[in-house]
Amino acid sequence: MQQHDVHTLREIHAQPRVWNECLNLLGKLDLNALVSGFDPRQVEWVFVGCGTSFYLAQAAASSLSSLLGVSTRAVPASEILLFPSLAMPNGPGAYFSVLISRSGHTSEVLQVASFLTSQNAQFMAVTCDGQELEGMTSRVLKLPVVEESTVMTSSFTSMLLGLQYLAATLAKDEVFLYALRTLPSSLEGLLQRYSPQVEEFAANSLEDVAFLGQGPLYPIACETALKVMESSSTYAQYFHTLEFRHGPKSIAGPGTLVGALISETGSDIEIPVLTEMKQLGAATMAVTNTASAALRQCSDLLIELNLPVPELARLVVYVVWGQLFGSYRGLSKGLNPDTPKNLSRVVTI
Ligand code: F1P
Repeated sequence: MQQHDVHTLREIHAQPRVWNECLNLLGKLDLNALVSGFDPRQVEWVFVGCGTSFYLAQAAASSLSSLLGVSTRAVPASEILLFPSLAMPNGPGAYFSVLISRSGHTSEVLQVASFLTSQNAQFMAVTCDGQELEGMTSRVLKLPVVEESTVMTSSFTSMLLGLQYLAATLAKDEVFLYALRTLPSSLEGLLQRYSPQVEEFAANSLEDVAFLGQGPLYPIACETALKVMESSSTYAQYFHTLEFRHGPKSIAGPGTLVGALISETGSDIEIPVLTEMKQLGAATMAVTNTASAALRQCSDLLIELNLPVPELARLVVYVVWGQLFGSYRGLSKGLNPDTPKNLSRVVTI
């Protein structure tokens, strides 16, 4: 299969253009209207999604907590349906919910929308395709992203960018908003530099894969592992970086890939975990903003972002390398990343 025939790879590489289109739209929208009737700092936010949109919910929850100083939680849609009093212990009306779905058609998310409506609980929808979900609330953030592929790539990053933009707007954080606007051109250069290196690295033979991250990078590690599973039928796990020492490191050795998303906040503590896994014989991959000598030494593939923006504004750029790794690995295994085994674009029940 030729690379240029693969929608997923095209969509990953198109992210700089798509982000620009989203940022242009976001700059024109009245985002405060999405929370009209609420003081966004006085309510607890619940972010809801399935699959990639659940990991997006987690990343958005961290972003809102950090930027607005509010209490947030993220839950898979099924948790609200099956265990509502665990997911929303104060009752649905006590929270402001954000339902995230690329398609706007996933059954569990639509069922949550119906449940919240029946409880007179307010919610907003974040979507790309819209479909039924956008008709279920007047609070809709719809991003101009059209994806052909089954797996979510540019829709994940664009919806996360949109939710970070909303959080920074509500927080009146002009520095953060400016930082987000610089990301498309930065990613353009990074893709040119690192895409060929990721392709070469993905051709290595590997049996086990684990991606690690802490804080807001934990959901990015989850999404990275999911991309590898979906696009290349390779089993991949995800852990908080320091948790990897507490048992999972038993899998580390030749034939294992350990990928670390290194934070600026925790780098001194996180890098020794990767060094240890390298010593145990694992292949290693690291994504970081600025690499130390120790990280250079223990990384077989090192992606250095060098983004002069706040740490939290870098999240969407951290996920791109797992998106690429998954697709290139699928291709190197003779698979078509556009048609993942057993998977459909939307889960309807
Ligand atoms: C969510 C999702 C995708 C996954 C698969 C099935 O879809 O779980 O993350 O890759 O294709 O659907 P959505 O609710 O965001 O449309």
